[in-house]
Amino acid sequence: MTQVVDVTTTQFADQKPGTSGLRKQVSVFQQAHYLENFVQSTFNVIGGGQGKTLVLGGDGRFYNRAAAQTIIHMAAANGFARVIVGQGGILSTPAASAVIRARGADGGLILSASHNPGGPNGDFGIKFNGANGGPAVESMTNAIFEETKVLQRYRTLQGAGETDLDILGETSLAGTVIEVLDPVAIYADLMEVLFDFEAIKELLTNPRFQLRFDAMHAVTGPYAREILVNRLGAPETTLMNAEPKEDFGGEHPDPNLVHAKDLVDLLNGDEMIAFGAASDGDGDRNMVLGTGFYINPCDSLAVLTANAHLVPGYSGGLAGVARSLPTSRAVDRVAANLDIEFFETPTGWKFFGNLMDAGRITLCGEESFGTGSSHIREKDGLWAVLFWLNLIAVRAQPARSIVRDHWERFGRDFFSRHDYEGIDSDQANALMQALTSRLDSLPGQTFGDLVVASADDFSYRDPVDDSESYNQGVRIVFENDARIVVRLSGTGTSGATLRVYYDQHERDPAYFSVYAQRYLEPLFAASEAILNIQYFTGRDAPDVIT
Ligand code: VG1
Ligand code: CO
Repeated sequence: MTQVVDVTTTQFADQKPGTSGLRKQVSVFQQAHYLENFVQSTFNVIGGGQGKTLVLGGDGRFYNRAAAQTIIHMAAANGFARVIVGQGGILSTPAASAVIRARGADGGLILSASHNPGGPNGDFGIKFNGANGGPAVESMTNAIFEETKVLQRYRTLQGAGETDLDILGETSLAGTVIEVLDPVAIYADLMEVLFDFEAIKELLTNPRFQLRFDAMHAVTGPYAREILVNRLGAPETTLMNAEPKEDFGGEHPDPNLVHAKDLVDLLNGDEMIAFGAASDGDGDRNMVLGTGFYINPCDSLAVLTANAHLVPGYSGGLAGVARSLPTSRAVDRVAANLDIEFFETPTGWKFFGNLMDAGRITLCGEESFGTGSSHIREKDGLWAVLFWLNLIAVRAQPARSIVRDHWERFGRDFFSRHDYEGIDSDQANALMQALTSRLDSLPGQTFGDLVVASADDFSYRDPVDDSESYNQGVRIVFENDARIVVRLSGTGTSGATLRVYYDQHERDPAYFSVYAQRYLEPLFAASEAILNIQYFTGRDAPDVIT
Protein backbone atom coordinates (compact mmCIF):
# COMPACT_ATOMS: atom_id res chain seq x y z
CA MET A 1 0.00 0.00 0.00
CA THR A 2 1.21 3.46 -0.89
CA GLN A 3 1.74 5.76 2.05
CA VAL A 4 3.37 9.10 2.77
CA VAL A 5 6.44 8.80 4.97
CA ASP A 6 8.91 11.23 6.51
CA VAL A 7 12.48 10.04 6.12
CA THR A 8 15.32 11.26 8.29
CA THR A 9 17.77 12.91 5.95
CA THR A 10 21.48 13.54 5.93
CA GLN A 11 22.47 17.18 5.75
CA PHE A 12 25.07 18.10 3.19
CA ALA A 13 27.41 21.05 3.32
CA ASP A 14 28.01 21.25 -0.43
CA GLN A 15 24.58 21.89 -1.92
CA LYS A 16 25.16 25.50 -2.88
CA PRO A 17 23.79 26.18 -6.37
CA GLY A 18 26.34 27.77 -8.70
CA THR A 19 25.93 29.88 -11.82
CA SER A 20 23.10 27.60 -12.93
CA GLY A 21 21.80 25.16 -10.33
CA LEU A 22 23.47 22.42 -8.33
CA ARG A 23 25.99 20.44 -10.37
CA LYS A 24 27.98 17.51 -9.07
CA GLN A 25 29.45 14.28 -10.29
CA VAL A 26 26.82 11.56 -10.71
CA SER A 27 28.40 9.59 -7.86
CA VAL A 28 27.75 12.52 -5.52
CA PHE A 29 24.10 12.63 -6.51
CA GLN A 30 23.85 8.87 -6.01
CA GLN A 31 24.65 9.16 -2.30
CA ALA A 32 21.70 8.23 -0.11
CA HIS A 33 19.40 11.21 0.54
CA TYR A 34 21.52 13.62 -1.55
CA LEU A 35 18.96 14.44 -4.25
CA GLU A 36 16.08 14.21 -1.77
CA ASN A 37 17.74 16.66 0.58
CA PHE A 38 18.00 19.27 -2.15
CA VAL A 39 14.51 18.69 -3.53
CA GLN A 40 12.80 18.86 -0.11
CA SER A 41 14.76 22.02 0.72
CA THR A 42 13.51 23.55 -2.51
CA PHE A 43 9.91 22.56 -1.77
CA ASN A 44 10.21 24.05 1.71
CA VAL A 45 11.61 27.33 0.40
CA ILE A 46 8.72 27.76 -2.04
CA GLY A 47 6.28 27.26 0.82
CA GLY A 48 5.44 23.60 0.26
CA GLY A 49 3.78 21.86 -2.65
CA GLN A 50 0.14 21.94 -1.51
CA GLY A 51 -2.11 22.45 -4.50
CA LYS A 52 0.73 23.53 -6.79
CA THR A 53 1.73 22.47 -10.28
CA LEU A 54 5.32 21.40 -10.91
CA VAL A 55 7.00 20.93 -14.28
CA LEU A 56 9.70 18.27 -14.40
CA GLY A 57 12.15 17.22 -17.08
CA GLY A 58 15.79 17.03 -17.99
CA ASP A 59 18.35 16.65 -20.72
CA GLY A 60 18.20 12.85 -20.69
CA ARG A 61 21.65 12.30 -19.29
CA PHE A 62 22.50 9.34 -17.08
CA TYR A 63 20.49 9.40 -13.80
CA ASN A 64 17.75 11.58 -15.36
CA ARG A 65 15.13 8.83 -15.23
CA ALA A 66 15.96 7.65 -11.72
CA ALA A 67 15.94 11.21 -10.41
CA ALA A 68 12.61 11.92 -12.10
CA GLN A 69 11.00 8.95 -10.33
CA THR A 70 12.37 10.08 -6.98
CA ILE A 71 11.07 13.60 -7.51
CA ILE A 72 7.62 12.40 -8.63
CA HIS A 73 7.26 10.43 -5.40
CA MET A 74 8.39 13.41 -3.33
CA ALA A 75 6.10 15.82 -5.17
CA ALA A 76 3.12 13.54 -4.61
CA ALA A 77 3.99 13.14 -0.94
CA ASN A 78 4.39 16.90 -0.61
CA GLY A 79 0.86 17.49 -1.86
CA PHE A 80 1.47 18.91 -5.32
CA ALA A 81 -1.79 18.91 -7.28
CA ARG A 82 -0.09 18.12 -10.58
CA VAL A 83 3.31 17.15 -11.91
CA ILE A 84 3.80 17.78 -15.63
CA VAL A 85 6.69 15.66 -16.77
CA GLY A 86 8.18 15.47 -20.26
CA GLN A 87 7.87 12.08 -21.96
CA GLY A 88 10.85 9.91 -21.09
CA GLY A 89 11.69 12.45 -18.37
CA ILE A 90 12.87 14.79 -21.15
CA LEU A 91 12.54 18.55 -21.43
CA SER A 92 15.17 20.82 -22.86
CA THR A 93 15.84 23.81 -20.61
CA PRO A 94 14.09 26.26 -22.97
CA ALA A 95 11.17 23.86 -23.40
CA ALA A 96 10.83 23.51 -19.62
CA SER A 97 10.67 27.29 -19.36
CA ALA A 98 8.08 27.42 -22.16
CA VAL A 99 5.94 24.72 -20.52
CA ILE A 100 6.02 26.40 -17.10
CA ARG A 101 4.75 29.61 -18.69
CA ALA A 102 2.24 28.07 -21.11
CA ARG A 103 0.69 25.87 -18.43
CA GLY A 104 0.72 28.46 -15.66
CA ALA A 105 2.76 26.16 -13.41
CA ASP A 106 4.16 27.31 -10.09
CA GLY A 107 7.65 26.27 -11.08
CA GLY A 108 9.78 23.45 -12.36
CA LEU A 109 12.75 21.26 -11.64
CA ILE A 110 15.19 20.89 -14.50
CA LEU A 111 17.55 17.93 -14.41
CA SER A 112 20.71 18.91 -16.23
CA ALA A 113 24.36 19.70 -15.93
CA SER A 114 24.09 21.45 -19.28
CA HIS A 115 27.35 21.37 -21.23
CA ASN A 116 29.17 19.22 -18.64
CA PRO A 117 29.87 15.63 -19.73
CA GLY A 118 27.35 12.93 -18.75
CA GLY A 119 27.34 9.21 -18.06
CA PRO A 120 28.04 7.27 -14.84
CA ASN A 121 31.39 9.04 -14.53
CA GLY A 122 30.09 12.39 -15.71
CA ASP A 123 28.03 15.10 -14.09
CA PHE A 124 24.42 15.53 -13.07
CA GLY A 125 22.56 18.64 -12.03
CA ILE A 126 19.28 20.07 -10.84
CA LYS A 127 17.85 23.54 -10.70
CA PHE A 128 14.59 25.18 -9.76
CA ASN A 129 12.81 27.61 -12.05
CA GLY A 130 9.97 29.77 -10.78
CA ALA A 131 6.51 30.58 -12.13
CA ASN A 132 7.97 33.01 -14.68
CA GLY A 133 9.86 30.06 -16.19
CA GLY A 134 13.24 31.44 -15.18
CA PRO A 135 16.03 30.22 -12.92
CA ALA A 136 15.59 31.01 -9.25
CA VAL A 137 17.15 34.32 -8.29
CA GLU A 138 20.10 34.47 -5.92
CA SER A 139 18.06 35.17 -2.78
CA MET A 140 16.15 31.96 -3.40
CA THR A 141 19.15 29.79 -4.24
CA ASN A 142 20.80 31.10 -1.08
CA ALA A 143 17.69 30.21 0.94
CA ILE A 144 17.67 26.71 -0.57
CA PHE A 145 21.34 26.29 0.34
CA GLU A 146 20.68 27.33 3.95
CA GLU A 147 17.81 24.86 4.14
CA THR A 148 19.90 21.96 2.79
CA LYS A 149 22.26 22.38 5.74
CA VAL A 150 19.60 22.11 8.44
CA LEU A 151 16.83 19.98 6.92
CA GLN A 152 15.85 17.10 9.21
CA ARG A 153 13.38 15.09 7.15
CA TYR A 154 12.06 14.76 3.65
CA ARG A 155 8.65 13.53 2.63
CA THR A 156 8.14 10.78 0.08
CA LEU A 157 5.99 7.78 -0.75
CA GLN A 158 6.53 4.28 0.46
CA GLY A 159 5.23 1.34 -1.55
CA ALA A 160 4.56 3.37 -4.69
CA GLY A 161 5.54 2.01 -8.07
CA GLU A 162 7.28 3.88 -10.84
CA THR A 163 5.34 6.09 -13.20
CA ASP A 164 5.58 4.96 -16.81
CA LEU A 165 7.25 8.01 -18.29
CA ASP A 166 7.04 6.75 -21.85
CA ILE A 167 3.26 6.80 -22.20
CA LEU A 168 1.60 10.16 -22.78
CA GLY A 169 -1.38 10.96 -20.57
CA GLU A 170 -2.46 11.33 -16.96
CA THR A 171 -2.29 8.96 -14.03
CA SER A 172 -2.90 9.53 -10.36
CA LEU A 173 -0.41 8.95 -7.58
CA ALA A 174 -1.46 9.46 -3.96
CA GLY A 175 -3.89 12.17 -5.05
CA THR A 176 -1.43 13.92 -7.38
CA VAL A 177 -2.06 14.01 -11.11
CA ILE A 178 1.05 12.90 -13.01
CA GLU A 179 0.80 14.16 -16.56
CA VAL A 180 3.29 12.86 -19.09
CA LEU A 181 3.45 15.40 -21.91
CA ASP A 182 4.99 15.66 -25.34
CA PRO A 183 8.24 17.53 -24.58
CA VAL A 184 8.42 19.19 -27.99
CA ALA A 185 4.95 20.45 -29.02
CA ILE A 186 4.50 23.53 -26.82
CA TYR A 187 8.01 24.71 -27.63
CA ALA A 188 7.71 24.09 -31.37
CA ASP A 189 4.37 25.93 -31.49
CA LEU A 190 5.97 28.92 -29.78
CA MET A 191 8.71 29.02 -32.41
CA GLU A 192 6.06 29.12 -35.14
CA VAL A 193 4.55 32.22 -33.58
CA LEU A 194 7.89 34.06 -33.38
CA PHE A 195 9.43 33.30 -36.76
CA ASP A 196 8.45 33.43 -40.40
CA PHE A 197 8.19 29.70 -41.00
CA GLU A 198 7.11 30.21 -44.61
CA ALA A 199 10.27 32.11 -45.46
CA ILE A 200 12.49 29.68 -43.56
CA LYS A 201 10.79 26.73 -45.23
CA GLU A 202 11.55 28.14 -48.65
CA LEU A 203 15.18 28.47 -47.66
CA LEU A 204 15.52 24.99 -46.14
CA THR A 205 13.81 23.22 -49.02
CA ASN A 206 16.17 24.83 -51.53
CA PRO A 207 18.80 22.14 -52.19
CA ARG A 208 21.39 24.85 -52.77
CA PHE A 209 21.08 25.98 -49.16
CA GLN A 210 22.70 23.36 -47.00
CA LEU A 211 22.11 23.51 -43.25
CA ARG A 212 23.74 21.30 -40.63
CA PHE A 213 22.51 21.13 -37.06
CA ASP A 214 24.63 19.25 -34.53
CA ALA A 215 22.62 18.12 -31.48
CA MET A 216 25.81 16.68 -29.95
CA HIS A 217 23.99 13.48 -28.86
CA ALA A 218 22.05 15.63 -26.43
CA VAL A 219 18.51 16.82 -25.84
CA THR A 220 17.91 19.00 -28.91
CA GLY A 221 17.82 16.06 -31.37
CA PRO A 222 14.05 15.50 -31.12
CA TYR A 223 13.37 19.26 -31.09
CA ALA A 224 15.46 19.86 -34.19
CA ARG A 225 13.83 16.94 -35.98
CA GLU A 226 10.31 18.21 -35.28
CA ILE A 227 11.05 21.84 -36.13
CA LEU A 228 13.68 21.75 -38.87
CA VAL A 229 12.70 18.52 -40.61
CA ASN A 230 8.99 17.90 -39.91
CA ARG A 231 7.73 21.47 -39.85
CA LEU A 232 10.26 23.29 -42.04
CA GLY A 233 10.98 20.61 -44.60
CA ALA A 234 14.75 20.32 -44.22
CA PRO A 235 16.16 16.95 -45.27
CA GLU A 236 17.02 14.46 -42.53
CA THR A 237 20.69 14.83 -43.50
CA THR A 238 20.53 18.28 -41.89
CA LEU A 239 20.73 16.64 -38.47
CA MET A 240 23.96 15.45 -36.89
CA ASN A 241 24.17 13.40 -33.68
CA ALA A 242 20.42 13.77 -33.24
CA GLU A 243 19.81 10.65 -31.12
CA PRO A 244 20.05 11.65 -27.46
CA LYS A 245 22.41 9.44 -25.48
CA GLU A 246 22.76 9.14 -21.73
CA ASP A 247 26.49 9.81 -21.97
CA PHE A 248 26.37 12.14 -25.00
CA GLY A 249 28.48 9.62 -26.87
CA GLY A 250 31.26 10.14 -24.35
CA GLU A 251 31.79 13.71 -25.52
CA HIS A 252 31.35 17.18 -24.04
CA PRO A 253 27.98 18.47 -25.26
CA ASP A 254 29.46 21.95 -25.40
CA PRO A 255 28.92 23.79 -28.67
CA ASN A 256 32.22 25.57 -29.16
CA LEU A 257 35.15 25.44 -31.54
CA VAL A 258 36.81 22.67 -29.59
CA HIS A 259 33.98 20.30 -28.75
CA ALA A 260 31.91 20.79 -31.92
CA LYS A 261 34.95 20.35 -34.11
CA ASP A 262 33.25 17.99 -36.61
CA LEU A 263 30.70 20.66 -37.41
CA VAL A 264 33.37 23.36 -37.63
CA ASP A 265 35.43 21.21 -40.01
CA LEU A 266 32.35 20.66 -42.16
CA LEU A 267 31.70 24.39 -42.45
CA ASN A 268 35.34 24.95 -43.31
CA GLY A 269 35.32 22.12 -45.87
CA ASP A 270 34.62 21.83 -49.59
CA GLU A 271 30.93 21.11 -49.33
CA MET A 272 30.00 24.79 -49.06
CA ILE A 273 27.53 24.26 -46.22
CA ALA A 274 25.65 27.56 -45.96
CA PHE A 275 24.92 27.53 -42.26
CA GLY A 276 25.88 25.38 -39.31
CA ALA A 277 24.68 25.32 -35.74
CA ALA A 278 25.11 23.28 -32.60
CA SER A 279 23.45 23.21 -29.21
CA ASP A 280 24.50 21.93 -25.79
CA GLY A 281 23.40 19.18 -23.41
CA ASP A 282 20.17 20.86 -22.33
CA GLY A 283 19.49 22.85 -25.50
CA ASP A 284 19.91 26.38 -24.23
CA ARG A 285 23.19 27.26 -25.95
CA ASN A 286 23.93 27.84 -29.60
CA MET A 287 26.98 28.10 -31.76
CA VAL A 288 26.31 29.43 -35.25
CA LEU A 289 28.62 29.32 -38.25
CA GLY A 290 28.47 30.63 -41.78
CA THR A 291 30.44 29.05 -44.62
CA GLY A 292 34.01 29.02 -43.36
CA PHE A 293 33.04 31.65 -40.84
CA TYR A 294 32.64 31.48 -37.07
CA ILE A 295 30.12 33.91 -35.64
CA ASN A 296 31.16 34.98 -32.19
CA PRO A 297 28.23 34.81 -29.72
CA CYS A 298 28.78 38.46 -28.74
CA ASP A 299 28.47 39.48 -32.39
CA SER A 300 25.48 37.21 -32.79
CA LEU A 301 23.61 39.03 -30.02
CA ALA A 302 24.46 42.39 -31.60
CA VAL A 303 23.38 41.28 -35.08
CA LEU A 304 20.09 39.81 -33.83
CA THR A 305 19.37 43.03 -31.96
CA ALA A 306 20.12 45.22 -34.97
CA ASN A 307 17.93 43.07 -37.24
CA ALA A 308 15.12 42.07 -34.87
CA HIS A 309 12.60 44.26 -36.69
CA LEU A 310 12.84 41.84 -39.65
CA VAL A 311 11.46 38.95 -37.59
CA PRO A 312 7.69 38.69 -36.92
CA GLY A 313 7.97 38.16 -33.15
CA TYR A 314 10.03 41.34 -32.76
CA SER A 315 8.72 43.53 -35.56
CA GLY A 316 7.16 45.88 -33.01
CA GLY A 317 10.59 46.85 -31.69
CA LEU A 318 12.61 45.93 -28.62
CA ALA A 319 12.07 47.24 -25.10
CA GLY A 320 15.76 46.99 -24.31
CA VAL A 321 18.70 44.60 -24.31
CA ALA A 322 21.10 43.17 -21.76
CA ARG A 323 24.37 41.26 -21.76
CA SER A 324 26.51 39.67 -19.09
CA LEU A 325 29.62 41.51 -17.96
CA PRO A 326 32.19 39.44 -19.90
CA THR A 327 30.21 39.62 -23.16
CA SER A 328 31.75 42.07 -25.63
CA ARG A 329 30.25 45.51 -25.95
CA ALA A 330 29.08 44.99 -29.53
CA VAL A 331 25.43 45.00 -28.47
CA ASP A 332 25.90 48.22 -26.45
CA ARG A 333 26.56 50.05 -29.71
CA VAL A 334 23.38 48.72 -31.26
CA ALA A 335 21.31 49.65 -28.21
CA ALA A 336 22.65 53.19 -28.34
CA ASN A 337 21.88 53.37 -32.05
CA LEU A 338 18.32 52.11 -31.52
CA ASP A 339 17.98 54.36 -28.48
CA ILE A 340 16.70 51.53 -26.27
CA GLU A 341 17.57 50.63 -22.68
CA PHE A 342 20.73 48.64 -22.08
CA PHE A 343 21.87 46.64 -19.03
CA GLU A 344 25.11 44.93 -18.02
CA THR A 345 24.50 42.02 -15.62
CA PRO A 346 26.60 39.42 -13.84
CA THR A 347 27.17 36.05 -15.51
CA GLY A 348 24.20 33.66 -15.44
CA TRP A 349 20.73 33.81 -16.93
CA LYS A 350 19.06 34.32 -13.56
CA PHE A 351 20.04 37.99 -13.71
CA PHE A 352 17.98 38.64 -16.84
CA GLY A 353 14.67 37.39 -15.40
CA ASN A 354 13.62 40.48 -13.47
CA LEU A 355 14.42 42.75 -16.41
CA MET A 356 12.27 40.63 -18.71
CA ASP A 357 9.43 40.33 -16.20
CA ALA A 358 9.44 44.11 -15.81
CA GLY A 359 9.30 44.59 -19.57
CA ARG A 360 12.64 46.40 -19.60
CA ILE A 361 14.42 44.08 -22.04
CA THR A 362 13.38 41.90 -24.96
CA LEU A 363 16.71 40.34 -26.02
CA CYS A 364 19.71 39.30 -23.96
CA GLY A 365 22.80 37.19 -24.24
CA GLU A 366 26.10 35.93 -22.92
CA GLU A 367 29.44 35.27 -24.57
CA SER A 368 29.14 31.61 -23.56
CA PHE A 369 26.96 30.78 -26.57
CA GLY A 370 23.77 31.93 -24.87
CA THR A 371 21.19 34.10 -26.62
CA GLY A 372 17.53 34.53 -25.84
CA SER A 373 14.50 36.71 -25.51
CA SER A 374 11.49 37.34 -23.35
CA HIS A 375 9.52 34.58 -25.14
CA ILE A 376 10.75 32.42 -22.24
CA ARG A 377 13.09 32.98 -19.29
CA GLU A 378 16.04 30.84 -20.37
CA LYS A 379 18.54 31.14 -23.13
CA ASP A 380 17.40 29.23 -26.15
CA GLY A 381 19.62 27.38 -28.63
CA LEU A 382 17.16 26.50 -31.39
CA TRP A 383 15.49 29.89 -31.10
CA ALA A 384 18.80 31.53 -32.01
CA VAL A 385 19.23 29.18 -34.96
CA LEU A 386 15.74 29.99 -36.24
CA PHE A 387 16.37 33.70 -35.74
CA TRP A 388 19.47 33.46 -37.94
CA LEU A 389 17.67 31.40 -40.57
CA ASN A 390 14.86 33.95 -40.60
CA LEU A 391 17.37 36.76 -41.16
CA ILE A 392 19.24 34.86 -43.88
CA ALA A 393 15.91 34.20 -45.62
CA VAL A 394 14.52 37.74 -45.53
CA ARG A 395 17.83 39.54 -46.11
CA ALA A 396 18.66 37.04 -48.86
CA GLN A 397 22.29 37.19 -47.75
CA PRO A 398 24.72 34.60 -46.40
CA ALA A 399 25.46 34.75 -42.68
CA ARG A 400 28.98 35.97 -43.29
CA SER A 401 27.91 39.03 -45.22
CA ILE A 402 25.24 39.89 -42.64
CA VAL A 403 28.01 40.01 -40.05
CA ARG A 404 30.36 41.94 -42.36
CA ASP A 405 27.63 44.52 -42.98
CA HIS A 406 27.18 44.78 -39.26
CA TRP A 407 30.89 45.44 -38.69
CA GLU A 408 30.86 48.08 -41.44
CA ARG A 409 28.12 49.88 -39.54
CA PHE A 410 29.26 49.47 -35.96
CA GLY A 411 32.89 48.40 -36.13
CA ARG A 412 34.09 44.98 -34.97
CA ASP A 413 34.39 44.02 -31.33
CA PHE A 414 37.16 41.45 -31.24
CA PHE A 415 36.49 38.95 -28.49
CA SER A 416 38.07 35.85 -27.03
CA ARG A 417 37.71 33.77 -23.91
CA HIS A 418 40.56 31.70 -22.52
CA ASP A 419 39.67 28.91 -20.10
CA TYR A 420 42.13 27.24 -17.77
CA GLU A 421 40.30 24.13 -16.64
CA GLY A 422 40.71 21.82 -13.70
CA ILE A 423 43.25 23.95 -11.87
CA ASP A 424 43.79 23.60 -8.17
CA SER A 425 41.14 25.60 -6.25
CA ASP A 426 43.64 27.05 -3.79
CA GLN A 427 45.86 28.24 -6.62
CA ALA A 428 42.90 29.78 -8.41
CA ASN A 429 41.76 31.55 -5.28
CA ALA A 430 45.29 32.79 -4.61
CA LEU A 431 45.42 34.26 -8.11
CA MET A 432 42.08 36.01 -7.68
CA GLN A 433 43.05 37.30 -4.26
CA ALA A 434 46.36 38.68 -5.48
CA LEU A 435 44.54 40.35 -8.34
CA THR A 436 41.80 41.96 -6.27
CA SER A 437 44.31 43.24 -3.75
CA ARG A 438 46.16 45.03 -6.57
CA LEU A 439 43.14 46.62 -8.25
CA ASP A 440 43.56 50.04 -6.66
CA SER A 441 47.14 50.31 -7.86
CA LEU A 442 46.51 49.28 -11.47
CA PRO A 443 45.09 52.50 -12.99
CA GLY A 444 47.87 54.43 -14.68
CA GLN A 445 50.15 51.41 -15.03
CA THR A 446 51.44 50.61 -18.51
CA PHE A 447 51.66 47.16 -20.14
CA GLY A 448 53.23 47.38 -23.58
CA ASP A 449 51.23 50.09 -25.31
CA LEU A 450 48.29 49.63 -22.99
CA VAL A 451 47.57 51.93 -20.08
CA VAL A 452 45.10 50.83 -17.42
CA ALA A 453 42.23 53.31 -17.13
CA SER A 454 40.21 51.55 -14.44
CA ALA A 455 40.09 48.28 -12.54
CA ASP A 456 37.36 46.99 -10.25
CA ASP A 457 35.46 43.99 -9.00
CA PHE A 458 32.05 44.06 -10.66
CA SER A 459 29.00 44.38 -8.47
CA TYR A 460 25.43 44.65 -9.63
CA ARG A 461 22.31 46.24 -8.26
CA ASP A 462 19.20 44.79 -9.87
CA PRO A 463 17.26 47.80 -11.18
CA VAL A 464 13.94 46.02 -10.56
CA ASP A 465 14.21 44.66 -7.01
CA ASP A 466 17.37 46.49 -5.86
CA SER A 467 19.04 43.24 -4.79
CA GLU A 468 22.83 43.40 -4.85
CA SER A 469 25.43 40.90 -6.03
CA TYR A 470 29.12 41.32 -5.35
CA ASN A 471 32.39 39.87 -6.64
CA GLN A 472 30.98 39.03 -10.05
CA GLY A 473 34.24 39.33 -11.96
CA VAL A 474 37.27 41.59 -12.11
CA ARG A 475 37.34 44.01 -15.00
CA ILE A 476 40.35 45.90 -16.21
CA VAL A 477 39.70 48.60 -18.78
CA PHE A 478 42.50 50.25 -20.74
CA GLU A 479 42.70 53.78 -22.11
CA ASN A 480 42.04 52.54 -25.64
CA ASP A 481 38.84 50.99 -24.19
CA ALA A 482 40.14 47.42 -24.56
CA ARG A 483 39.07 45.25 -21.69
CA ILE A 484 40.02 42.16 -19.71
CA VAL A 485 37.51 40.40 -17.45
CA VAL A 486 38.55 37.66 -15.05
CA ARG A 487 36.39 35.29 -13.03
CA LEU A 488 36.18 31.76 -11.75
CA SER A 489 33.57 29.42 -13.20
CA GLY A 490 30.54 28.53 -11.11
CA THR A 491 29.48 25.46 -13.06
CA GLY A 492 32.44 23.10 -12.76
CA THR A 493 32.45 20.05 -10.51
CA SER A 494 36.12 19.45 -9.83
CA GLY A 495 38.87 21.92 -9.07
CA ALA A 496 38.51 25.42 -10.48
CA THR A 497 38.19 26.87 -13.95
CA LEU A 498 39.69 30.28 -14.56
CA ARG A 499 38.03 32.28 -17.31
CA VAL A 500 39.79 35.26 -18.84
CA TYR A 501 37.81 37.32 -21.34
CA TYR A 502 39.27 39.82 -23.79
CA ASP A 503 37.59 42.35 -26.00
CA GLN A 504 38.57 45.35 -28.07
CA HIS A 505 36.69 47.51 -30.52
CA GLU A 506 38.06 48.20 -34.02
CA ARG A 507 36.65 50.79 -36.38
CA ASP A 508 39.02 50.36 -39.33
CA PRO A 509 37.65 47.83 -41.89
CA ALA A 510 41.23 47.08 -42.96
CA TYR A 511 41.58 45.07 -39.74
CA PHE A 512 38.19 43.31 -39.68
CA SER A 513 39.54 40.05 -41.07
CA VAL A 514 42.46 39.70 -38.69
CA TYR A 515 42.44 36.46 -36.71
CA ALA A 516 41.05 37.35 -33.29
CA GLN A 517 43.86 35.57 -31.41
CA ARG A 518 46.38 37.72 -33.25
CA TYR A 519 44.45 40.94 -32.94
CA LEU A 520 44.17 40.53 -29.17
CA GLU A 521 47.82 39.55 -28.57
CA PRO A 522 48.76 42.81 -26.81
CA LEU A 523 45.93 42.18 -24.37
CA PHE A 524 47.11 38.62 -23.75
CA ALA A 525 50.55 39.95 -22.91
CA ALA A 526 49.09 42.53 -20.51
CA SER A 527 46.99 39.81 -18.96
CA GLU A 528 49.98 37.58 -18.29
CA ALA A 529 51.81 40.48 -16.68
CA ILE A 530 48.85 41.45 -14.51
CA LEU A 531 47.46 38.02 -13.58
CA ASN A 532 50.65 35.92 -13.44
CA ILE A 533 48.65 32.89 -14.52
CA GLN A 534 51.72 30.78 -15.05
CA TYR A 535 53.15 31.68 -11.66
CA PHE A 536 49.96 30.84 -9.79
CA THR A 537 48.73 27.82 -11.76
CA GLY A 538 51.74 26.45 -13.61
CA ARG A 539 49.77 26.70 -16.86
CA ASP A 540 51.41 28.34 -19.84
CA ALA A 541 48.41 28.08 -22.17
CA PRO A 542 44.62 27.90 -21.89
CA ASP A 543 42.82 24.58 -22.36
CA VAL A 544 39.94 26.00 -24.36
CA ILE A 545 39.96 29.12 -26.52
CA THR A 546 36.71 30.46 -27.92
C1 VG1 B 1 28.90 29.20 -17.61
C2 VG1 B 1 28.87 30.40 -18.53
C3 VG1 B 1 27.68 31.28 -18.20
C4 VG1 B 1 26.40 30.44 -18.30
C5 VG1 B 1 26.52 29.22 -17.41
C6 VG1 B 1 25.33 28.29 -17.55
O1 VG1 B 1 29.04 29.62 -16.28
O2 VG1 B 1 30.07 31.13 -18.43
O3 VG1 B 1 27.66 32.36 -19.07
O4 VG1 B 1 25.30 31.21 -17.90
O5 VG1 B 1 27.68 28.47 -17.75
O6 VG1 B 1 25.16 27.87 -18.88
P1 VG1 B 1 30.44 29.64 -15.50
O7 VG1 B 1 30.11 30.07 -14.09
O8 VG1 B 1 30.99 28.26 -15.61
O9 VG1 B 1 31.29 30.60 -16.23
V1 VG1 B 1 24.51 26.37 -19.18
O10 VG1 B 1 24.18 26.21 -20.75
O11 VG1 B 1 25.81 25.45 -18.72
O12 VG1 B 1 23.35 26.13 -18.09
CO1 CO C 1 23.06 24.67 -21.20
